Amino acid sequence: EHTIYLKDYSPSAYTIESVVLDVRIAPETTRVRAQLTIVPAANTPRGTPLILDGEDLRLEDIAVDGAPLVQLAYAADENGLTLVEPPNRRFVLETLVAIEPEANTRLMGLYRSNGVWCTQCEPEGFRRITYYLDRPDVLATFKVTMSADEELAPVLLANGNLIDKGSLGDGKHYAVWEDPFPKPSYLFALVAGDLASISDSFTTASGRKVDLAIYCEHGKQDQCHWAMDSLKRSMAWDEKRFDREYDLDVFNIVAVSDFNFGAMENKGLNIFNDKLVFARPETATDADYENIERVIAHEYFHNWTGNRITCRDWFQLCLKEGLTVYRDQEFTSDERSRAVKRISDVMKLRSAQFPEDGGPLAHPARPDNYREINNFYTPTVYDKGAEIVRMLATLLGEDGFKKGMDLYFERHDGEATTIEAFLACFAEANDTDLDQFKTWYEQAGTPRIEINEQFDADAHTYTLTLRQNTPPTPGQPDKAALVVPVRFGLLGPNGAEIGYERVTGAEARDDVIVLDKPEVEVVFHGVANRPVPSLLRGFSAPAILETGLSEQDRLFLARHDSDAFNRWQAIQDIGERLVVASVNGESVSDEATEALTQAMAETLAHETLDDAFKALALNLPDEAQIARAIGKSVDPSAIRASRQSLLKQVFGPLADRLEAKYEALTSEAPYTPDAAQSGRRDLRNRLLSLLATVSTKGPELAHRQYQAAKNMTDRFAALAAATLAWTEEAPSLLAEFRTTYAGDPLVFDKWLAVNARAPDDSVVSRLQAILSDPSFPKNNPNRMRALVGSFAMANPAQFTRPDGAGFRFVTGAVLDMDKRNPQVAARLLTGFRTWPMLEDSRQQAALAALHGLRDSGALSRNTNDILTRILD
Ligand code: HT7
Ligand code: ZN
Repeated sequence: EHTIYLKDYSPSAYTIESVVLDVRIAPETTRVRAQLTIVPAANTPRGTPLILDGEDLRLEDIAVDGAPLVQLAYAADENGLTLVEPPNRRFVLETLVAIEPEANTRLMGLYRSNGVWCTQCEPEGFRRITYYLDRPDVLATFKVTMSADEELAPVLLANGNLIDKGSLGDGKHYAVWEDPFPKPSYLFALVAGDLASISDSFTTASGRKVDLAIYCEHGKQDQCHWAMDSLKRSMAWDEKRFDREYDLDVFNIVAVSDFNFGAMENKGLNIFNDKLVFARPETATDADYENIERVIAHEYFHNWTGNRITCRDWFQLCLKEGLTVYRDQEFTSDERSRAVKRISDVMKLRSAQFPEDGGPLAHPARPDNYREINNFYTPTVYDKGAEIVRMLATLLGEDGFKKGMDLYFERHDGEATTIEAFLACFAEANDTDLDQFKTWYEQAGTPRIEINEQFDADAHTYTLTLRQNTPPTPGQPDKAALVVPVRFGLLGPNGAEIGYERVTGAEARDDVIVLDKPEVEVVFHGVANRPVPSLLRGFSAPAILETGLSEQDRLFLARHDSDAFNRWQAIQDIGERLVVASVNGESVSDEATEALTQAMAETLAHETLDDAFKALALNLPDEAQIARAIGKSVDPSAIRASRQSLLKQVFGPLADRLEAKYEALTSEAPYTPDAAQSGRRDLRNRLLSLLATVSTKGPELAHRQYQAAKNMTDRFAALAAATLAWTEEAPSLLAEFRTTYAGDPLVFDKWLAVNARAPDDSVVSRLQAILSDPSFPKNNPNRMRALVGSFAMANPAQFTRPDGAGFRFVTGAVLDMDKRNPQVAARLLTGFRTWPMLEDSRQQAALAALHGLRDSGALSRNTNDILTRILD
């Protein structure tokens, strides 16, 4: 199929200055009249055809400057509309198309969710609404008139400011919205429906009063207040941290229940998956609250990084996404615990991005070709993209980074631009060169960093040698050296940082060594004793670090490192090595497990570490992390067995202490979602989950907590603890939960997801039964992701069963979903991205399922693209 290359980019031969839309919304057929003011580019030769994108549109009328077009002057097919010889001057093209939102199950363009008409246009959905130059470098102002039956759709919303509204008689009404900021079509949005709302306001630093509203289905208004609170805090934070103010008089958010993604940053009219809006203590967990806060912030921050400054083409997607993820990470770090946020983000990077980067779907943060852009909304573009921005901040320092951002906002406001232009701002503002740094955007794969150390007691020198190497990825056999900022500290015998006289060798700026060649050497002079090095502090680069440190050194870091990330990492590394050794059949000494038990006991009892940090530390790395550490011929069942048995060995001796702490953390305080209180619940629920596995009392504690819980965080944690340990009570708790929350689709998702993670051998047939129930809402992306996505991504031992039942369950669901919603189907299929790591019999079973899918008939371009790349 057709591949699009970055190197082929050229500006459009025509631009669109302004758009006037008239959208007549009605059940079954909606009609869209568009008046596009079109201008040929300065160098466009006379007679150059104008090719507009269009999909699933029925053309009913077409005119240029008011005169109907004759048959030979245009051609419409399934990809769009061509004007054979458009005027060689500014002109107005008017089209009338009919569309069918009710039949739109792809959830791209205009569709109907739960009775509400809404749109999703990024990346290429606007072409399903009207004929257009549907590319992000065509920026136009929009004026939108919408009309609908007043009873069906009392609420009519679009981008920008409301400038007129009124009645049309006949039960119909209209509203006119105008967005003064030129924008690409992917930021277009409209919503029409019978919606409730809550409202509030925010006054910007310069005194502009902004009306805020969140729209949702009737009866859910009381669940929108946390989202509103998060929005106001986001607006204040962007002013304080980045000097960015909001720029329209209104900011609206709409919650819808059928949505392909998390949320969408349409100018002045963000549309959200309702799971990222609704929260109340009885039905949402602490994690849900934090997610809502994060995504509300993310979409709001896009107003500057994405909307005011947008992408020239879709290859530049991480220009807005990587940067905006970085910004939302910083927001959460400032609002909550920076260390805990960093650890969670790195866990996510390792569990989602590393497998992508090390497998058949690897691609650079800025890809240079694609067949289907929808398949590039990936952890690499988003999360590695954010890591790259974070490295810039590390290398340039806080002030240098701020100067670069300021220049970027000033220079590119109102433009559609590129990664090169972004980097040039940082280079110029800091009078430095970022040419080599740019490789991070262009090269796929996770670099490995190897460390050697040498202490010379006579010369009082300590030498660190750092080597980097990035393994080949599809299409990129040879890798260049990256600029890797390695933040570090050297710990003396008492655990405090040591000083040194001077450094020679490679560049070391304050506490950062810049590893920018295949190998660099740094010599610290005036060092009296061998220090223990703490390297890649705060995870200063998205790399895999191999330090070669002894267990003794790791225990020392676990006890003393002032860098919370590396303290956590040291404990995880010790656990990882134990589990890996046990999976490999090496004997694990009692001494080794006892040392880890001791480190865990100290962490549990520590006076100053916060609860959320302890919750993250008091665990062994998950099964997927162990699989990555092993790297090849992976047997997920063996990993699970070894890990479960080590959990018992390491935490079993602490059972009494875990239980005592669990009881001590009980609280009667009314629920709040703040960091301190949720950290406390995190730790308590972590202890419960450990107890469910290692203590005979665990199952009963889980049962008791389930019944006594006053909020969803505690109830669901108890259900998950019981289910994941597959206690005797698990099936009855699952049944009870299902009945109790039967009316709430978002809680149903939690039930689906936890079912999908159950470790018992009947899990696949249970899931199959759930999915085959005729009442299962198979069109809803949230339901499908909760059931099928959670199974493929979070139940490695059952997904990769050697009999292939797990694989076939997923390919079957993908095939079925592909007919209705290819974007979601393709995403579910990415669960197969790590199949080459598996041991042979599982590889064969995976391949059989994938070949079955390939041979089963016409697949969408989305699913076919993923399948082809996974199998290549
Ligand atoms: N920029 C948004 C991406 C998005 C999206 C992409 C494809 C299909 C549907 C979609 N909905 C939203 C989300 C964001 O990163 O903020
Ligand atoms: Zn985004």
